[in-house]
This record gives sequence, C-alpha cells and structure tokens, in this order.
Amino acid sequence: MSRLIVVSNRVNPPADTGVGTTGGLAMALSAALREDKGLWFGWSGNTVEEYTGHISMQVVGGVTVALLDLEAQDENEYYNGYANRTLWPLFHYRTDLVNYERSFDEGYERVNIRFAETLLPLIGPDDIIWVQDYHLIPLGRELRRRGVKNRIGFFLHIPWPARRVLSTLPRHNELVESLFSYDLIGFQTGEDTEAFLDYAQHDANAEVCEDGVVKAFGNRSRVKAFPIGIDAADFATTLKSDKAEDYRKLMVKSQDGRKMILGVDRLDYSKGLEERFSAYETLLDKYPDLHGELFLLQIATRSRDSVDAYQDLRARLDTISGQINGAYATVDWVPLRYVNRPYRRDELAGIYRAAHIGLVTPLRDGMNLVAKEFVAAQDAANPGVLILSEFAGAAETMKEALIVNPLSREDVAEAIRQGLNMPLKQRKARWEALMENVETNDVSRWRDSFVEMLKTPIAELAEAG
Ligand code: ADQ
Repeated sequence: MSRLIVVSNRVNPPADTGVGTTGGLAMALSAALREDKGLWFGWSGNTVEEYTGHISMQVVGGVTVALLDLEAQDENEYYNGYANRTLWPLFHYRTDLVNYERSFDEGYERVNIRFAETLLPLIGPDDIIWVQDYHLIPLGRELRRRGVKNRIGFFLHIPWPARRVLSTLPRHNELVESLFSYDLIGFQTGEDTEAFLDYAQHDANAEVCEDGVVKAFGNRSRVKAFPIGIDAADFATTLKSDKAEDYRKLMVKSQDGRKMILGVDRLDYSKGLEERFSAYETLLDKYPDLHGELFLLQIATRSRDSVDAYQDLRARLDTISGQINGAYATVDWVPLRYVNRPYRRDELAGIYRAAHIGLVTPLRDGMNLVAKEFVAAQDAANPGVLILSEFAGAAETMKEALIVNPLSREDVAEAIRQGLNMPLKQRKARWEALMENVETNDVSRWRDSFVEMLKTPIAELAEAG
C-alpha cells in the first residue's frame, strides 16, 4: 500500500493533549499522515556524542514519527551553519548577513546523507516521499544515488531568490542540480517559480516545456507554485474556545478605548521589525493628535538565539523600543508594548481578534501565515485592517490588504493612518474578499494539490493536456 512519507528538519505533530503551540503546517501534515497511515521523518532536535543512525519510532497524536539524533558538529555546521547562516539570509536577500564556510557546506551534505541512509530501509516500493524546505534540498539526490525510484517531491517554504542573488553562493549550480532529482518542485508563489525558471534557463541551460515540466541536468521535473494557507476550519474552532475569548476580553480591557495595532512574528531580521518600529515612530512624530489614542503591540518570540545576527537584532530592538517609549510615553500611556514571550495558538487567536490593525511588514517572506491568521480572526461585523508588505508571498493573492513597501517609513505610517480612519463599509468589503481567499486556499488544499500532482507521472500530465 502506498504511504506518504514527509521529511522535514524537525518533526512536530500536535500532541494528543489538545491545543498546543503547534502551527497550521504541522496540523495539516499530521492530518494527511493520519489518513494515509504515513510516516513523518526528521531530526529529534537532540544531539548525541557519536552519530549511530539509530531511529526512535513513536506515535504522537495518531501520527507515526521516526526521529534521528545528530551530533553537535552536525547541529553547528548543518543547522546553525549552512541552513541558518548561509541559505536563510541568502534566500531572504540579505547577502550582507550571509556567512559561508566550507565546513558548513560539508556538514549540510553529511547530514543530508545521514537522513538518506537512515530513511532508506523505511521506504516501501509504493511510498511517495515529500521533502520539506531549505534544510534538505540535496536529500532527493542522495536518495536517488542509493537507488530510490519512488516519486519524490520537494516544497520550499521560503522565497527563491533572484538569479544574480543566488549566484553569489559558492557551488550554486550544484545546489540547483540536486533539485532536479525531484519529480515535483513546489514554491510558494508565481514570482518564486519564475525566479527559479530564470536561473534554470540562464545558468543551467534548462528547457521549459508545457505544464511546467523542466528538463535540465539530464532529468525532468515539474515546477509549480503551491501557495500555503492556514488550517482555516481548525482556526475557527480555536477562535471559539474559552481561552481565545478570555484573551480577547483581556486585550479589550487593557486597550481602555485605544486602537490596537498588532505585530506577531518570530524575532527574525526578515520580518522587518526595526523598519516597522521606525515607521511607527514616524507616525507618532507626524501626528501628535494620535498620542494617547493608539498603541502598537509587538509580539516577537525569540528564535535561533545561537546565531549572532539574531542576538544583534534583539539588542537593537531593545534599544529602539526603549527610545520610542522614552520619547513618547506619558504617565498614563505606553505607545509600544514589546513582548518577547511566546503565546499559545488559542491565546493568539483572541489577541488577533481584539486588534484594529494587523501590521505584517516583512522585508522578504515565503508566504506569511500571520497575515492569514489575522484575517481569519476578525469579527465579520467590525473587521480590522490588514497592512501587508509587498515582499511577503501572501501579497500575491491578498490584494485587498493595504499593500506597503516596508522600507518606506512614510508609506507604512500613512497606511496605518488610512487603516485607522477606514470607514466600516470599506473595511468589510476588503475583509470579505480576504477571508474568502483564506478559507478557499487553506492548508488542506495546499497539501492535497501538491500530493495529487506528485502522484501523477509527467507522462500522464502530457496525455491529459
Ligand atoms: P515563519 O517564518 O515562521 O514560517 P509565518 O508563516 O508568519 O513565518 O509564521 C508561522 C507560525 O508561527 C504562525 O502560525 C504564527 O502564528 C506562529 N507565530 C509567529 N510568531 C509567534 C509568536 N510570537 N507567538 C506564537 N506564535 C507565533 C516559514 C516561512 C513563511 C511561511 C511558513 C509556512 O518563513 O514565509 O509562510 O514557513 O510555509
């Protein structure tokens, strides 16, 4: 029987104990794996003295997971190194933050080989394999080298960079060549797909055929955008929970009649938090009549603390937030509430619902699920306004948001003012269109369309066409 095997760096199905902090992606993949009696394979997050290849099998939330431990050197070179110091900044256009060392490259390759060798005995003849994200780009190639003939797909959750940006990476051609071991390569947006095809045609002599079939490096792969969404039905249930309602009430009480602008992000330089704070400062500077009438709640949970760029960012944000409050706060008003602790999904749902403006201004983002969660949480009778960066993948489809350039503090400040003054009729019209999109293009659709296409051989596609 054919099973779905999902492979990702970390494995995090929701526990049996109900609502946790797990995101929509984990929920959707878990649902697929439960239905198909599939398997989720990845790193346990633990390190051991010496790598043994031992797999620990567990059932979590009805999903079978297979976990492998890595060595500390693997964590440093593969995870903190090549994945988070090289590929993450590069793919988010931060070439200034890219740190490339040959040892990172070697660690990345070594761990991908470890994943392939450990996964190999678990693969049945009819299984289909779905590899997730930038940590595991060469995994398909390593499986093929070991004789795996199964259908293997890959989905990139982060942006695919423009050709000239990618070409700053040593051995970029080899990285792209390894992608052509997959039957299906999925991106978040049409723009990412085009950027990939641009590279493939110009730097890899690829031939782009009908139906997104691309021939390069002696292989044929199908390349397509699959925009990810949230689990809208599950989010609606979460929103109705007592906890969500408690948090909504808590926020309304603490607003004390003031308008709340909300940002929710991992503390990451791609999310544009410094620029967002500057834009807010511009708003306060330009419009003194708003003082005491609004506040910005920025929830930014600490992330990748062992990488220097994240420590530096945290220090700068501490300084800027202190400066804004120092300059504008009064004895009875704090303009910026800056919070670093994480919140549960049900708590977050209540906080979103109480917000008047959702401020989502990444400098680059594969999709951005926070924008979709904010929309899903709004009250249909009195919805808040979404302000969205043109550089988030979500902007490709969420056109009814107020779209801004996050690098322009004036643009963002004016969008906030426009959002604060937007008449109810316009807010409703924009929100209804956005909500329809969030509900239709949800995570189940993302998963089903990817898996369906992965199951269909390229020859059949050509015949159907
Ligand atoms: P992320 O960069 O993590 O994901 P995003 O999609 O916005 O970005 O958020 C992921 C989830 O984390 C959301 O469900 C959100 O609720 C939760 N979250 C964020 N900040 C939180 C906080 N402070 N407290 C609690 N929960 C928080 C990567 C890519 C994205 C892409 C996703 C999915 O970078 O572009 O949308 O994968 O493909």
